Amino acid sequence: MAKLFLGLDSSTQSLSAVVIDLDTRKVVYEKSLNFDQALPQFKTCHGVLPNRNPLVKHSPPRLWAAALDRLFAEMKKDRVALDKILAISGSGQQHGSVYLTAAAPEALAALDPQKPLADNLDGVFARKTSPIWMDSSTAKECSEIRKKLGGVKFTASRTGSDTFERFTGPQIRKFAKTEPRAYARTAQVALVSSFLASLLAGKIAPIDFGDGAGMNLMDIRRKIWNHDAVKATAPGLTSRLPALADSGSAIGPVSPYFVQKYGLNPDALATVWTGDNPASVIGLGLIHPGQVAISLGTSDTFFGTMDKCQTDASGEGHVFGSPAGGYLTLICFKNGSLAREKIREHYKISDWKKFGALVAQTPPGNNGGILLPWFEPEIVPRVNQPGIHRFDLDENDVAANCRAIFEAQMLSMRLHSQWMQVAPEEIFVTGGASNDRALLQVLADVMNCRVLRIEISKSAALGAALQAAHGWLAANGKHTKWDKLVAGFTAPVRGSEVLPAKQSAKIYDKLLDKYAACEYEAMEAVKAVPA
Ligand code: XUL
Repeated sequence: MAKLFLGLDSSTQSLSAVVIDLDTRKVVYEKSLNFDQALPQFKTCHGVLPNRNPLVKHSPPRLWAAALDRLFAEMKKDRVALDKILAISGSGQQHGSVYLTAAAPEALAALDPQKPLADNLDGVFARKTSPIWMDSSTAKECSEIRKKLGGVKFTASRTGSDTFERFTGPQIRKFAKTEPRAYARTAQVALVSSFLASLLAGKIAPIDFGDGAGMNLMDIRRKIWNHDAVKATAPGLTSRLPALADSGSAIGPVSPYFVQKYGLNPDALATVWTGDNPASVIGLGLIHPGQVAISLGTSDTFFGTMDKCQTDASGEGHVFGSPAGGYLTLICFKNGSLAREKIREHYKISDWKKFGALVAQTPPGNNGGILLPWFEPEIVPRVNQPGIHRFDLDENDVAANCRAIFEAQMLSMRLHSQWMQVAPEEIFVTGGASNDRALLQVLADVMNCRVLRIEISKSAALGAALQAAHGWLAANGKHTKWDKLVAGFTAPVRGSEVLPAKQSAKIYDKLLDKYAACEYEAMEAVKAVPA
């Protein structure tokens, strides 16, 4: 019998499903449901409810339940062998929170297949909407919590990250302060991931160590709720938080709702979900410490894996628990492709091939020329004021400016990932710019390690399906090594390998100090250097 596992990913704009067959090591089914298009009655725009305050970004949790119902209906229509699914896991957009009343456990245990899933949830929500990761309305609460926890360094070393507006703790604090009556009605706070897992399991699901670390509430080293952080966040929060557990671990059999309505295997195991980034890390095959993935998209994101927990004293990077054990980090650089495109447009270069040819006209190290491309306020380093800064670089030298942006971005990644104290052994690249050989060569040289391209469209849902398989095997007494499990699902693109050139790597070792000094000078000029 085929060993099928279902992975779901509830992202900002869509819900996706991936079904894998563990024996043939193949993805046998993929589907995505766009929230705005499939469920227009919820009136979301790109998955988010319109709001007069641009800092406020909420989504309706009922929409996520309705999407789960619809996706199962689609899978049934598409004749997915739901009766053969052995376990289900999933991932959700990180940080978003769902507020449940005391009526939730009973309602979850008695989901009626005669009614739509969302209609089963009347009286279950203490708050109609969920603040999501795009919300940035909690600056005040961030500084209040950070102050109580002893500043940036201590907040990061205890919870894995400095306080951030989108993180769940500051969001809960704002809710408790501004809507005390609704907070009093809240019996349980769930994350997007644990809420959806609760629907599938028919009972309140635990939060895992990956998504739990995105709350500013979990002790990142001991993997338990941090008493001081919970106390600093909101009154009576301890009793409102669910248990913490390993992602992929068993919750119990799936709710009869899905068995009776869609023909899901009654013995299918519902397992603990995680956040979309931790799941993606698994989907990309990042299992061992020292493995790194970089997504070169609108913004550039650096994912790294660590054995031992290191936290970033400057508060720029995040540390989450990895579903494969150990830790992962996420560092987001806002001026990624966005900035690369701005430079290309500025110099009127028609395509990236020509851009790459210009890069090749100048030597690695660019004769010391440095460009800081902060077209948008930057997240890493934290710079609120946009600005383009040049050092020993003539603005009219087109080729040198082309090389300079590639070098600055890659040097910035190296500099701002040093706190991890893990030298990358190999780097997987994904995203729109990952087929740009000139950029990949600079990356390989700056990081002094080989770079390989990976093409996976639904890495989070794939990671979730692998997590379901891992959890099911463990529940059946077969503890399988993660590298054995992911093998075959996440192979790099053939011929995509880029190796570092020894001479260039030496040049970048030296240039890193100059780059750091330039960054400091530019930040000081715009008063972005922390006191
Ligand atoms: C991570 C973050 C986003 C969301 C997107 O900290 O906020 O990547 O997880 O879904």
